[in-house]
Amino acid sequence: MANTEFGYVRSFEQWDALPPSNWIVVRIDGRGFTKLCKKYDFAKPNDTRAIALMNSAAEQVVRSFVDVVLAYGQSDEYSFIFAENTALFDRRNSKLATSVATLFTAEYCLQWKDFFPGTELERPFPTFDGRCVCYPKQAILRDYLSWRQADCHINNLYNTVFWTLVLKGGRTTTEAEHELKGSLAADKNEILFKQFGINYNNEDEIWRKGTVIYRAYDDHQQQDGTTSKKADPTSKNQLEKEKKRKQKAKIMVEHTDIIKDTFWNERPYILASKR
Ligand code: DGT
Ligand code: MG
Ligand code: MG
Ligand code: MG
Ligand code: MG
Repeated sequence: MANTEFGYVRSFEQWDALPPSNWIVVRIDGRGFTKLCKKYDFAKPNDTRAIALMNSAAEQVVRSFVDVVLAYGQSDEYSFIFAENTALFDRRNSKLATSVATLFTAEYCLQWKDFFPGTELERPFPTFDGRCVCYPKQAILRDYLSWRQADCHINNLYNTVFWTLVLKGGRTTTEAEHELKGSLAADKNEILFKQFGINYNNEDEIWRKGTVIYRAYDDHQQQDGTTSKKADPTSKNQLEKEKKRKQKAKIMVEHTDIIKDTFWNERPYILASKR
């Protein structure tokens, strides 16, 4: 079929492979979730069912794409980090972004009934956009993840104070907004503590830190995937072995700090560089 007189149209397509030796981050984000959260009456500032659904959908994405070394999520977004040397879809930008976003969307819609029993999902259905970003250095990838986790913290502190002022403090939303204008983190912590007796640091980590999903291995020596020094890492046999090892790995779901070095020092295999 390729050689018909119509075949030439193929040459109009653009090859969009991402550069080698880069971690590929696929970030998905819910479309119009401000509206969707209102429609389904998500709890303010944080809905336990909604975040559990996000995390469950993300876990399936991590399971399905064995080259994902770590995923980080908060609010209506998730970042999936693909191994620096992944060869999935020949590293093609559009294939990676659309495959992750559509799988996530399918899982989110399919699992909705498990997390929102009795609430039928209606059109317009939730959808997620996806984009790929390449990070050439471990330090920059770490900064990317720190950026997302810092964003989670800043938004959550603001939302927690804002909704406490409204729901417990009897302010209107306009009054609460006014009261928080220009306030620093310390001011917000003080409002929570002095006016409402809430210590922000005691709020659940799932809201303060977001969610980290990664693979953990039983065979500690072989966490870097090098079964034997002589084995050719690109041989078919070796690639198949490596895939099986990743499929067997335990999937961890945690709400922990990934800005400081501790998490990474304890799990050096996650971002270990491989050719
Ligand atoms: P977009 O991404 O440009 O299509 O627009 P949105 O509306 O999805 O905005 P975005 O992604 O910047 O922000 C996420 C929205 O979702 C934001 O309005 C807060 C809301 N949201 C996320 N999680 C929760 C929750 O647990 N409870 C409530 N009430 N709202 C939430
Ligand atoms: Mg947005
Ligand atoms: Mg969104
Ligand atoms: Mg968002
Ligand atoms: Mg096809």
